[in-house]
Amino acid sequence: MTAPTPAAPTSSGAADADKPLPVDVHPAWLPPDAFRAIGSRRVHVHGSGLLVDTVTSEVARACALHGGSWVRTGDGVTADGVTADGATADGATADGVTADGATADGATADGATADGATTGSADLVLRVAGPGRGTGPEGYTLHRGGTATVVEGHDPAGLLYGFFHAVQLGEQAFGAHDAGPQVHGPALARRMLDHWDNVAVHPSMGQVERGYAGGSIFWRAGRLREDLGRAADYARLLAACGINAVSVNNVNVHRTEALLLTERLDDVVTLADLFRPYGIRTHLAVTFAAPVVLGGLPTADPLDPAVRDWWRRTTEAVYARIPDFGGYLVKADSEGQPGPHGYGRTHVDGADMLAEAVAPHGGVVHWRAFVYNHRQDWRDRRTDRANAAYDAFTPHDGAFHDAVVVQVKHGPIDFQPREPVSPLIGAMPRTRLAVELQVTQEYTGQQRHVCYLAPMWSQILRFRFRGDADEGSAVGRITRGGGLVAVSNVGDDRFWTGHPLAQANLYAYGRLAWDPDADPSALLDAWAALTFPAAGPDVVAVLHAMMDRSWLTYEKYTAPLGIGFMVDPSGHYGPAVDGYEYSPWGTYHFADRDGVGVDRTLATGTGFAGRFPQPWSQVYESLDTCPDEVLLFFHHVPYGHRLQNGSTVLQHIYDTHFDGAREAEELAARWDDARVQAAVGPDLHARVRERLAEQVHSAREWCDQVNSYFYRKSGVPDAHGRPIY
Ligand code: GCW
Repeated sequence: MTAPTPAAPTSSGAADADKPLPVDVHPAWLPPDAFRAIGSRRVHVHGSGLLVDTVTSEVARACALHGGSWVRTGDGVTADGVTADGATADGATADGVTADGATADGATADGATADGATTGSADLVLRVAGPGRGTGPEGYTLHRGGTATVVEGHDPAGLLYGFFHAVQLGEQAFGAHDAGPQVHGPALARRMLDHWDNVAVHPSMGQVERGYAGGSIFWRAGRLREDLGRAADYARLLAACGINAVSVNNVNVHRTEALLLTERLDDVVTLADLFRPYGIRTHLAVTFAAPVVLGGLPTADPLDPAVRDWWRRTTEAVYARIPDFGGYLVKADSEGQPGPHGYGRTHVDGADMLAEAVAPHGGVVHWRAFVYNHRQDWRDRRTDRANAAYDAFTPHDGAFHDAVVVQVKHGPIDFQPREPVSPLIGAMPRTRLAVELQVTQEYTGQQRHVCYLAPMWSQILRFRFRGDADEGSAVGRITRGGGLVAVSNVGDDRFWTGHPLAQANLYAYGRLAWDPDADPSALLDAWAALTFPAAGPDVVAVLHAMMDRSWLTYEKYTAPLGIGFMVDPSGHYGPAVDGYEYSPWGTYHFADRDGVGVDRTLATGTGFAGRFPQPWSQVYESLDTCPDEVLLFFHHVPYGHRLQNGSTVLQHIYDTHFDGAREAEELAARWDDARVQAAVGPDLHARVRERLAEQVHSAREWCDQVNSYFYRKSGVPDAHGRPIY
């Protein structure tokens, strides 16, 4: 799949619209068939600007594939690509278009006038209508009525998203009348993906830190890739699910990567040029030490005038080349990365210095709150990593520059399959916050296991800090200030994500960032309909049966009851129950012969439960009300403690692990279905089957190791006498 470089139809039409798809790269949710409904119709695009060019280019490509026709008007330009009458399939040619809004033969195409006032005989009208009609930035209206379906963008970006909405509707975009224009728009202004891609291959982390889908689509062995076709295709996929910001390098900024800000800025310019036509702004992770490592200054102290001046000048140079540059992403004073603490300064000092540099140009600084002591003494039970970000940032609420977005991981520890929501998110009402999710499956099966994460994210986004009655306290509302961010899961793998079903996570993430209240099951439907157009309801039902609850299956056979971190420390894949128990990383389960869990109560523990407002503080504090799924996150209990579900902690561990391992086997059995194979194709089918075999094997390993561990610690046998080792 190679995306066209959208070209203004004034001179060349969209002649480059349709390039053949390399057969070996899977088209993800934009296969040719997804464009059939639009591409087989008469389409009128009206408006001007780069993103309208993109829409035109997409329409031209769709019509070339499926035999429809299109016309573009606006800005004194008319172009057309009528294929039905035997004209060129790739849109208008240079000599078929004149600048005065008429086609060369003196007639307007397809009944449309140059000013776009009439819809003529088009089946689909895509136009920029401007503000009004209840839409906001990037929004659009969609109206199925009369003779045509009309998508009206608030702005060119709105038209682009409206177009992809129509793609997703397929045939449903046509025919049926609706009550009137439906208004659509993003709930969150910034919908971002962070790449942990290294430019140079890192000795232990490789080309992509926590990447499970091959190499980077941007970088290879120390350089920008020569073939950036995948990056261009990626931009298109992202626009089709609503993403509008991408950070192109790892937050752990090593030597080579640091150079992107200065001597290697050309590479960032090239990527920004690929993303821009799809409405995506490019961001860069920078090292706080840049004034020293790049600028040759003796210090990076944020209060030093020479340092501030260096950032101001350096940032000006970036904007001179990339006028729509999104801004900086910074991991400071975290896991060994440099930061303001090294100079006795605060996060506010550090973040504001950068904000002052980007703000005049319209940029932002994403300042990560993933700050904790990673050299903790495991003997010390009072220090709690869960408290760290909260304690470091809440004193600064209201103090940050407006251009600072504090980026908070969704949980207080680190992307575990189950954590409570980070209380920091609810405790910074006067600060712009972004919530960070992890699409790459570092702790959720590394794209070898099926683990559809949208249900988990949805639960997080719907979590209400002040209880059910207070809608405004929902994470999805709070994050409106700064947006949603997630670590991407793609690589140069030909299925993009290693496990083909992990594509659904990327798609659903984008859609949830657009609408945090979206239903994960409906998103799965939308993804499946686009990705597997040949799948009938029976096959879609199999996908639901495999994916809807796959996160819960994964949770069952891994660390129990919210305790987390029983993973192998070397790669975070597979079980190692005590792998982190005596380490400096602050992630312990404290299992002994009598019980397990971390006492994070206010009464007797680390006080973490008390960082939540009511009602949650009380709910988590009390053993009677603490939800089972996070019980061991908040409490250290005896193995015989009865859960709300009636089981003892130990029996629950045994039961869920046996169940989880069995469910993994069931997943594999469901996939082994001729109808599924026919709908998804043998190639993709084989890849998933191979991954499922590994999942079954790994789930069994998890089950047996976790169960045996607790049996050996407690001496209490399984009530059902199943094999434990
Ligand atoms: O989960 C941890 C990962 C690190 C990562 C870090 C972070 C980029 O294991 O690889 O570093 O989080 O979020 O900064």
